[in-house]
Amino acid sequence: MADTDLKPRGKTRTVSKTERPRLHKVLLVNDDFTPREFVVIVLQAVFRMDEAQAARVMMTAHQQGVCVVAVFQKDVAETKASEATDLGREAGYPLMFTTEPEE
Ligand code: NFA
Repeated sequence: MADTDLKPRGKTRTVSKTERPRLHKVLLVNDDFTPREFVVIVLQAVFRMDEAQAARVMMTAHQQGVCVVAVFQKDVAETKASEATDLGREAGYPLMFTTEPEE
């Protein structure tokens, strides 16, 4: 068959870089009701932090309103945020974790 296809050539050819999937932040949102110790336990259980790390993240959210907990691929971030939020809800607290894409 004749070579009649119209692929871009030379200077018009696309140069593809390898793209990594965009990371998503998990955010801990402060509230007035969830006990501090409970937040620390959830952070340790879901995000595999030690107690000191978890206490620092909890206190940052407590004082600033919100704190970045960790970054993951989108699906992992969403699953962990849901798991952590569910632990609060099951215990009767309004604890909330959200996600957003990194810049
Ligand atoms: N602000 C909550 C309290 O004083 C503690 C808390 C911290 C809740 C971070 C949610 C997130 N009991």
